[in-house]
Amino acid sequence: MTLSLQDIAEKLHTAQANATETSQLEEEISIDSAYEVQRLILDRRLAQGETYIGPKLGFTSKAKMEQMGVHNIIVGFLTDAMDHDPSEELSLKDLIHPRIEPELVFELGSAVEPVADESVEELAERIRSAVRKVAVGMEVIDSRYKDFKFNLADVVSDNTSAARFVVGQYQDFPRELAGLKVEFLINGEVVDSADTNAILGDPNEAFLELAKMIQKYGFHLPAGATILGGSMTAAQWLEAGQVIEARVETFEPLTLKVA
Ligand code: 0L1
Repeated sequence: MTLSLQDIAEKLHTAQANATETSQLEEEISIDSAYEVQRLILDRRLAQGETYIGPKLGFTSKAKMEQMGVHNIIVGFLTDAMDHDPSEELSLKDLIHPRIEPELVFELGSAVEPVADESVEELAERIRSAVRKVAVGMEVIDSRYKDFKFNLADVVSDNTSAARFVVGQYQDFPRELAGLKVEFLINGEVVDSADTNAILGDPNEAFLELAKMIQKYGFHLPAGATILGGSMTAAQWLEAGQVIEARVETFEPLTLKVA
């Protein structure tokens, strides 16, 4: 059976809404078509009352690329329904097989719209200049595909596995972000460590990669947008009762309890 892009969007949206895994796509679709599927899912979620709050980068770290066997940066969308208050326990009830990973989160002051004939470097600099705050965050990813297995087009279509995110205490930006020590803990045990250069060799490169994807696929950056910079370590499975902690040097640690 060959599904249309609209059918694929419906299949993935239904899997997410019902917290039920679905089969990988039989259709071989291009990456451009996969971003079109993602946009159809966003339209669906906006129509049910969610608000778009910004883009998220994925596969910005070698650890993540190796973990998932994928070799390109990807971008997905965030909505207010994914924004979880870290002072509240995270319920796994509406999730399929969630994993969690530590990230840097940026908050924009003013909106950034691409301008005709602007170079990608100029757009990246405007994004960087519009960022007002940065925080430690954690992203909960929850592939809608069976066994969390996908190829690049599958994961882009599935909104890059985006499910929930939590944001710690914001600090003023600009500030030094390169080369900071990162520790990821579960129940007080360090399960992975890295440094912030795990993001593209220098986290400031995230603005350039985002600018490229905006010029190609048109992601929006409204005033106040939240931008997730991509994981700095491999992702860890979430289980009921865990206490997850992300520590990044010079930032307040961020803790999340799982119900
Ligand atoms: O931060 C990331 O690299 C997110 C990747 C999301 C895709 C996935 O691993 O399911």
